[in-house]
Amino acid sequence: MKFVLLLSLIGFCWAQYDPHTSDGRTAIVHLFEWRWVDIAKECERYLGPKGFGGVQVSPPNENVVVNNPSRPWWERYQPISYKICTRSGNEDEFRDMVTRCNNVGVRIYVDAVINHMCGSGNPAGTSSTCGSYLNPNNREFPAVPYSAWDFNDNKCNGEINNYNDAYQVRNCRLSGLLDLALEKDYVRTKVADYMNHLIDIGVAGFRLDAAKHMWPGDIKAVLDKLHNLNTKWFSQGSRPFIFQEVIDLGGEAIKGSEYFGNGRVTEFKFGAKLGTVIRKWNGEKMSYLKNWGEGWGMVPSDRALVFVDNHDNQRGHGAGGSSILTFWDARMYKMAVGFMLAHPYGFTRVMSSYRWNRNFQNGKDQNDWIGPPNNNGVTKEVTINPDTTCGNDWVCEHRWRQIRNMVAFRNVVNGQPFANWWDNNSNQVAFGRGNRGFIVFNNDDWALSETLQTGLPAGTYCDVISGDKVDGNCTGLRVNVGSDGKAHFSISNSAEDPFIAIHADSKL
Ligand code: QV4
Ligand code: CA
Repeated sequence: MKFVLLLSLIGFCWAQYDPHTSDGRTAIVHLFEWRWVDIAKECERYLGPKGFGGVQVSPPNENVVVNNPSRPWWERYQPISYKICTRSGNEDEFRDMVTRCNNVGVRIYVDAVINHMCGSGNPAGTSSTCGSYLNPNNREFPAVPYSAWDFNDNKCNGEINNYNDAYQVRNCRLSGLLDLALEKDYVRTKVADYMNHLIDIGVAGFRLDAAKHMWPGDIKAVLDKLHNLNTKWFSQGSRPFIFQEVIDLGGEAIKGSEYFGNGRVTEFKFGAKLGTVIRKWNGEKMSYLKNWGEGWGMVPSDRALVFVDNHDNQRGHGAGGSSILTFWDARMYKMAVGFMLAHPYGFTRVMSSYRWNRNFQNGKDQNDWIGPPNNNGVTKEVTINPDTTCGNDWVCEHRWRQIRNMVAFRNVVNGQPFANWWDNNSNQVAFGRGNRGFIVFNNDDWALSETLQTGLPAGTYCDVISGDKVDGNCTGLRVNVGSDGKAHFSISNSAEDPFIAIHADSKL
């Protein structure tokens, strides 16, 4: 009996739902389109010291080079081979990054594009990031190698038109992308070899791109072929962390729950609904967030990978729609990310973006394709300004004080229960996490002035939204918690950031 219990505990902790972060780190960051050399440096100089658990990296395998439009970000979702060779860097640079990040306690998660190869319309030739030959028309990808047998043309040789038909969604082409026949052991083996190569290098897990477009059983067959994680950094028997990109906002044939057996799923309702609430659209109010999470129709917390925005829906691709908050709406965005990081629901991912020139025509951004900051297609370095923000048009939301400090907050309150909820029936809300942290929001059009139960021990705390605790002093607001756990909060509705957060480590 005891043995069975122990086994099931091990099963949970070592299994595909566990991100395998080090020392109770609770959030990862998507460094979208960053080069491996910059990520290695960022792990050492920032992510490690600030308590980030890991990095989701852009697809590391060879992709098609698209010149019209000029080098869009989305060319990286059109694989040509499984060579580690992209504009983010080569295999040596990738290995160096994984080693250096792991050594400072920061994990690497790879965006694995395994549902398809490139679009059917790309010309034959060597327009690829490593110069490998491709002939999409003949289904030839000799650098893998794949040939006509390895694609789903015999099941479907056209587009997905109907998302109410699971067969189409999984066997037809997503945006013209040549759909792999993942029921074939040969294809499964090629994909697993690629993923095992990365596991052996030391990555901690994978985002499975377009998982909705793959049969859950085919994914499972691939996962069953994967190695355990590298014991240089992970305990013996650790399974790769898996989170599957399944966009399920309801109303389609395919449900996120069909994928729970394989790992976590991306919960797209999270960002779509939180954006609606913070924008106060459709009569939504922050007070309704009292039962946020499963109570809002989302997947179980231990199956959810959550985020406010991602690389698709921050520019109108993927799902979520106009309610999605991004760095372009900085004030509301910080509140949303703050709420996500304070709330116990799900495993959290922070977005880190680059700026591009938006050009809206009839509500659609004509420049939604623009790739990372570059010189003639060569991705620019992520430079760091004296004030610790990033240069060269890298936004680095993860370095914004409010966001960086809320990642630390989440680590400090890890495992603590959701507690001491308060609201004014409108858009002023507060809640704590056990006796370790407390956060207050004012998203109403009038001031907040309230004495609230924080659950924290008596003392003076530094608000980590308006400032930092530095050498025992506070550069922002101070909050005095009495011996009864209560504190008075005042938040003007015109404050630069209309929220306050305090936690055990911000005590002065
Ligand atoms: C064009 C035509 C097609 C035609 C095809 C012929 O539009 O009608 O059949 O040529 O070759 C790009 C272009 C698209 C082009 C296609 C193929 O935008 O116009 O088709 O390439 O050349 C990203 C982008 C896509 C992009 C794709 C590949 O968002 O625009 O397509 O990369 O470069 C659904 C899915 C979900 C998906 C989401 C975007 O359920 O899985 O759409 N999200 C993931 C990634 C996303 C990525 C893909 C999946 C595909 O997060 O970034 O798409 O890997 O909701
Ligand atoms: Ca498919």
